Amino acid sequence: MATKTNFELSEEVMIKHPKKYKVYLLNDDYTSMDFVVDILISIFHKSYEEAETIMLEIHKKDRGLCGVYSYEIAETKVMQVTRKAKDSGFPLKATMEEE
Ligand code: TYC
Repeated sequence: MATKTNFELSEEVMIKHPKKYKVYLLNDDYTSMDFVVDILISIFHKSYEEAETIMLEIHKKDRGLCGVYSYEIAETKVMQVTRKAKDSGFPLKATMEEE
């Protein structure tokens, strides 16, 4: 079998190990706790109990992990949070970072 070029090897790595992105919600003083729980249920598909735990973690530690996704899905989640928060008059923010 012919030896694979570095390019072929790196393509193979990219296909088998696509980068993943962590999405976090950030704490602030104005967004209501109920709204954050609702975001975690509706956008991040958490149960009510999980959502409450994550919301309280953010409230105490300033940010909380909501999920790990491909780049496109993570970007969409961040946009959905920003839009829903803006529409409801809350300053809630989400961020994403490479895992
Ligand atoms: N700190 C907010 C309050 O006391 C609640 C809150 C929790 C806001 C999590 C944002 O991502 C957040 N009302």
